[in-house]
Amino acid sequence: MAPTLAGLPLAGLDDKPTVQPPVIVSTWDFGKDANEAALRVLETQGSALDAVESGVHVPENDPANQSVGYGGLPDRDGIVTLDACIMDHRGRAGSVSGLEHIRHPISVARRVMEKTPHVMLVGDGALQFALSEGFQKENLLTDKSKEAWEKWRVTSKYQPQINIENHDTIGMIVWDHKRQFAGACTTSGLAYKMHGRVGDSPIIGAGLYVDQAVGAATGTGLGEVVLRQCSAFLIVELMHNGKSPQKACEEAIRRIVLANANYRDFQVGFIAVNSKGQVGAYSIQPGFTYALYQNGKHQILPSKSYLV
Ligand code: SD4
Repeated sequence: MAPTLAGLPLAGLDDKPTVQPPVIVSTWDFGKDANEAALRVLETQGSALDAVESGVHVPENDPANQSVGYGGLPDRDGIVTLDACIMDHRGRAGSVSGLEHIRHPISVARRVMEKTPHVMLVGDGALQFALSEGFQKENLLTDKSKEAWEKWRVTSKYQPQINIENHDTIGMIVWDHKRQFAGACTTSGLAYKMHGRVGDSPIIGAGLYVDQAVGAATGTGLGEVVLRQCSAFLIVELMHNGKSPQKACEEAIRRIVLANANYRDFQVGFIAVNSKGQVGAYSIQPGFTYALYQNGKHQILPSKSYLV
């Protein structure tokens, strides 16, 4: 039996994969383009880590995606601040939060993981580190996002909306040809959040978790409720205890529902992959989709949900 990072034996999983690698799974429809980019990296001998980084660059680059990277909606002060984290099969992790002016926070997170003794850098420290690594400073606030913010300022109601249909945070898991896992999660966070607010997406164990012996999980949605439950770690731990990725995602959503009487007012969606290459997805509200590459085929699939 393979040891987990915790050094405990795996319960309930045999080591024989039932799905042939690679498997790539991402949150939301636009994850398909990201998965295609990740697959191209795997096909040219890149690792799972290279694949998740390049994969999530696609929405980070896309100004039409207003919740990730360039073109992300700003905070209530009109400042675009980005959160991202990355984790690999060795259990290494890197993260940035409140990063301004850098288009690819995931790549900065990877440098934090690979080049510093730390896991997480925030705000100005993260920016200084990025600049010292040669990343270019740029204006990430597009005209479209500025206009949306100006419109919001007319009422300035502080209702961080986690819209049910229009989330755009990308979480991605890759299980590569060597059966090695990596995961990435990147976002501009809640639109019109308080300056300095941190969501789940850059927090290892909340927005993303990878344990090579068990599997990986990531998600999208209202960060505050995910942070309080350490949901990504919970899902991996539930898989460690023998649950399928599907049942583990369902249990993590059930716990958020139980802990939040207002669960009908927000969305959370999770995806997970185990060490057999099996995939799960589950959300609170209907409308959550995920992009899957498995058995040589790209698909966009609707997730099952707690509410119907
Ligand atoms: C956050 N989880 O900052 C992110 C938001 C999100 O799709 O997922 N939006 O809370």
